[in-house]
Amino acid sequence: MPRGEKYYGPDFNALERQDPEIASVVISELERQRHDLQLIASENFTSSAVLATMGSTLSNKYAEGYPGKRYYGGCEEVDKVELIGIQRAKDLFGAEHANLQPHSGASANVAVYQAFTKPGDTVLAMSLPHGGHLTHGAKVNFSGKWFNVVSYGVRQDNELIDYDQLRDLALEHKPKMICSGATAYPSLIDFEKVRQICDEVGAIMWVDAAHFIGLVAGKAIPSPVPYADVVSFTTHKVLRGPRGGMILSKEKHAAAIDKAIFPGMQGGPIMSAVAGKAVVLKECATAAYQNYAKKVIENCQALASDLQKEGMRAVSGGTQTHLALIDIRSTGVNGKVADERCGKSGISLNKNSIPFDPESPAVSSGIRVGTAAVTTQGMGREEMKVIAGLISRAIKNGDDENQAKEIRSEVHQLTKRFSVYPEPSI
Ligand code: DSN
Repeated sequence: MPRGEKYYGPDFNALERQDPEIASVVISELERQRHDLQLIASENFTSSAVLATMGSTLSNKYAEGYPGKRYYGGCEEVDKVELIGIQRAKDLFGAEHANLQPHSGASANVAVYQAFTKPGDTVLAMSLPHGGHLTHGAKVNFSGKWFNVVSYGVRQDNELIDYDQLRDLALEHKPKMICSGATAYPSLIDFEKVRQICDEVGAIMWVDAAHFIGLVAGKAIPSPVPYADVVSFTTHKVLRGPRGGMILSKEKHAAAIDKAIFPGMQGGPIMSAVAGKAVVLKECATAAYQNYAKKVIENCQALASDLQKEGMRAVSGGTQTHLALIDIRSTGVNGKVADERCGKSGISLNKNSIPFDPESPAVSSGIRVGTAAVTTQGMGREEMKVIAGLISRAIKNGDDENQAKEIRSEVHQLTKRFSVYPEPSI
């Protein structure tokens, strides 16, 4: 770069010149995101402003520690960005403490375990087959290997969290910590009830809000922050920020949380991602974002209802959030095959276990759909109806390649009307 030339961030042309092989993948992925339907409930289209921070030179800076208490020199500028982000997080969520450094949701959860428990301690969390996350005690995960995780689930009759079972298990096992939050639970969680149970047994109340924190930020659903000791989440789902994690807590837990992240389990924070988190927290404080969060839920309710009209069943009767879990057994197709057929038709979604699923998780009887991304594109009620029809046709299509091509072309006609980049609507 010539001396004096202004340089703020990434130059895609330079990548194309230097490494056309990788550049071409970046372009094809952008085209895939633009042209196909993105219904994976944990994905979204972040703004160009957030992307700019992630590709910025902040990525070069080592900043182990926290603002004003770093282990490296030259942190004056990155200190500013982290302090702004922390303040924005506290303001947006009404939180007493915020840590923006977790590299991911799973890293944030490792830190929560480390802050409040010791290996071997008992933790109560949502069972994976009923919608919980790997870090909520799966046997293949550190949480299931190092902790005695007892699982609660949903009731068979209404597929809602069984709070009586949760309380009984809490009274029986006296867990150090109770986790609420899931990856495939379409209903709201009664945080007041969970708080009461935690108080009754003296447990830390941990909410893994990764999936729904964006709806909380947009004031579209109730917040766990006033009730919980600690709230962990990812920043790239409905929240629409950079890939990464964040933790909010009561002030009395601030030192334990900060120590658990650094030096407990991370070294240098990814300062470009921290800057991206600060940017998205500003976006989330706008009326436009609040409107977006409400629309995400309306769209998901419409999509779930339209899929029911196509003969499938929405678990728990529908959704109150950004995601719906669809029992597709009536189609005679399992989740794995449905996922593959939708993929061939240009529809990205994922197979998912439904509560009390007779199939293994690798096969499953359901699909999970989310409306965070299509709502960012500006789609609404009418488009949800079209999408439900396309999903239904793709699943019931058999393996007819021509039909799949036809559906894919209809998907492309739809997405063409709702541009993603240069700028999603924020
Ligand atoms: N993998 C995420 C999801 O898709 O729900 C959870 O971390």
